[in-house]
Amino acid sequence: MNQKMDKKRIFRAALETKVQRMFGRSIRAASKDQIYQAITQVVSDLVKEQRAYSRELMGNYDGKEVYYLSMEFLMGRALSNNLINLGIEDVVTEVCYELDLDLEELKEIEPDPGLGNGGLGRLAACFLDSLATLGYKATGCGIRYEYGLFQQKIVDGYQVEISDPWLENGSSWEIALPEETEIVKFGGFVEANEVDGRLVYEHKGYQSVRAVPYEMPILGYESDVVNSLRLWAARATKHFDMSLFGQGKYLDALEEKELAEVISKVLYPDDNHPEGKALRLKQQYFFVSASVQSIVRRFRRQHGTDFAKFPDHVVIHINDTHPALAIPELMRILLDEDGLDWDQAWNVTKQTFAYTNHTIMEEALERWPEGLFRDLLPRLWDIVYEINERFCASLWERYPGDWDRIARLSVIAHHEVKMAHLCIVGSFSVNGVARLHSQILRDEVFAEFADFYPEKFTNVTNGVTFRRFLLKANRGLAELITDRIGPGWIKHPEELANFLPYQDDKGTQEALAAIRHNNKIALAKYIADHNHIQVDPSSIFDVQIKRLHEYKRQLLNILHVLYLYNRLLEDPSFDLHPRTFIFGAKAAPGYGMAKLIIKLIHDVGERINNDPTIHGKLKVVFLENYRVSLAEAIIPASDVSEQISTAGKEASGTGNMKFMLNGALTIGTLDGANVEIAQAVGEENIFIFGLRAEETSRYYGEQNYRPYDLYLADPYLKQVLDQLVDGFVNAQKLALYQDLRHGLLHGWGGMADPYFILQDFAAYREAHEQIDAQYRQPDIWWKKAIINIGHAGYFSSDRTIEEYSQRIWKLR
Ligand code: 26W
Repeated sequence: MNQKMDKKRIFRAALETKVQRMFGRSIRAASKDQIYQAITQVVSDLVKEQRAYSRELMGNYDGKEVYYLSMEFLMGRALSNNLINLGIEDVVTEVCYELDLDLEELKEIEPDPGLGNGGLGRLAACFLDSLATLGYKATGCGIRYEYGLFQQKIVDGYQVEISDPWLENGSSWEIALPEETEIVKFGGFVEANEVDGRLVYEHKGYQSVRAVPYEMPILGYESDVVNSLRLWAARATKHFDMSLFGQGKYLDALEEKELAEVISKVLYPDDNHPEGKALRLKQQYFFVSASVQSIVRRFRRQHGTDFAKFPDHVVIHINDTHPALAIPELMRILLDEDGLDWDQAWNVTKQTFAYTNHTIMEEALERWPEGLFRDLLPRLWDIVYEINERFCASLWERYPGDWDRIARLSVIAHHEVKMAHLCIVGSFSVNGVARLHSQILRDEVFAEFADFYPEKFTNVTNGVTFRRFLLKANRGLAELITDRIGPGWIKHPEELANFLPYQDDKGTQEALAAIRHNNKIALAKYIADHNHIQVDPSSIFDVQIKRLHEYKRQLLNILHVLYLYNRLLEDPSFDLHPRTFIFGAKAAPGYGMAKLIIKLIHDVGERINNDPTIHGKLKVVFLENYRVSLAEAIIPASDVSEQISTAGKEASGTGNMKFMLNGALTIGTLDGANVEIAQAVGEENIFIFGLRAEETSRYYGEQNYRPYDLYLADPYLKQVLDQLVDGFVNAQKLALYQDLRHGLLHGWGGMADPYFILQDFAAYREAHEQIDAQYRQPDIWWKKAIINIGHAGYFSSDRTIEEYSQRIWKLR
């Protein structure tokens, strides 16, 4: 108690001093913004002290370190998380209270850094949290984008993209390390010279860019280990070219600087669809080259040049194919800078890398045109070419004469470099992110690779951090759980199973229902403030939040909403428990169909929300600018979690886990990690519907899917599809959804309705009827909610990270 009083006194004094020194004001005279900045600065000082202390402790650590290479880290806000991890949340809350400051309001001032698109980036952030919490030495390596993922505004139902200058007011959490700058070289040509009977390659005529690292300290929960997220910023090698400047060519001089710095300017907003742009390839090589150079530099400093030991100290993880160039880059350094021969260098390299695949969508697999690759990265091109020559030779030995197979597996084919193939060849481990996904990789997508390298293929099912998505996001529920089973679950997720015995306990059920209701009131207020729609906190909050993609089937959801509306209209006694359908989704700016579906959700919502005849029984809400901080507000207020992707398409999903952890019930297909969630909670505690992955796969193969027949046979389905174009949904623009509808019924040359919306419509409807019926029976509903929470332990990223650490990275 006294200790806490001390901490409060110290924190308060530190805050007062900080406000004075930063702004020359007292706390009472300072603005909210100034207070926010001062608090952040005080907390950031503590974080840095903790970091220094951890470095002291880890100073002579000689074990293995994992480097997690990722184009995306979707970290979310840091202030609240750092308060929790420093163990001073209550101290700061009380100090603020005493000073009449609203801490929750101050926390909202922090920009939510959107340095990622979706699942892949958020997974990387959860992994960093778990690595630090579990005490593993790890470094995240990525790009310090000046602009994160665009901010979404909705104008007349359409998405409009606004830039996200998250660094505009600086970031208090990062530490610039200009003395650790690396040089990255682009373009030019390679000259081979014989020196002492050996070919030596020299890269000439290149343009160089400086890579300056900024480190964000990553604290764990009740952990002494502080890790780093290292983000590289691109800077010109010279501020501007003085010779040009001297000749009066000011603009040319500035242009050169701009061209260098544009590399880390902005995150590509594509999810599951690569842009074959030179700038994107530059981004990839830029951060990968800087990262690998600094990793090797550190190794040399600690261990000299005995590179045979490199894999005992370093493991580099490749988050999807985006950082794949790290493989030839390590080869380049070992060959050209450290003088290893090919076999030595290749032995080291293939023991160093592990690769995770996050998607099987054909269009998402990265391929780079040979010409672009060769022009931009001439030395790496030679190395990749050689890797491939040797790989194809080994294939020939195993499958003599089987040219077709060799062509299919080749890293370079049809003048393109297949990045996934490079990753598989250059890594010792290849994993998918959920059991079903890994099985599809092994048996279908990469079946021939699995035949050649059976030992490489494995699964590690994704997980999420309970600190952010329960402890921080849903304080009430966290307290209830801790009250029943103690706080052990925060670091030992499997202990959530101790909550299961409370499933029939009335008191616990009611407490859970009350907590949910409060969270719903808070979300209803947010909706009233932002959308000017009144929603009833007693209605079922039915939520689909994720990137907008056809395979995720937001379209199925909104068509079903339209169906419910029709039922209410045709039959005023249609017995529906009031429902609020909530959507949140960004569409890639170039993805027309995704943007059209956003418009459709708004059009349907407009019609339903303004129809007094249905007495508010149905509401549709689209929450603009979905992002990590918004997820933290929505998930704890959700009753139903929509996880309805076309079976076989969603690699894992991680939102599904966050909802389950917070006691929402899932309506979902047997896709991705839903399969494992269903198995964990039991079929009675989840609403599973629709085609299975084997069935969609068979349809794709046999090409005998006839959605038009389904349309003719099901009057409800026919009605909603016709309403898209008959003025019911949008009376002004009859043509707006014509193409969308045509694609569902007839296709555009290719397959009609390739995501099986029509096929799954009836089953989806029935699953929703089950939800309606069961929500009316609170003892059943809340029991199921408790069962979901009790089985969520497996879906902690702590479990995931333990699996990577033991089975793949071999840490400690
Ligand atoms: C180059 C274009 C591009 C951009 C992003 C291709 C692919 C991606 C990502 C791999 C897409 C992504 O975020 N995938 C998601 O990864 C999550 C974490 O493993 C999974 O839970 C999701 O199912 C998967 O869609």
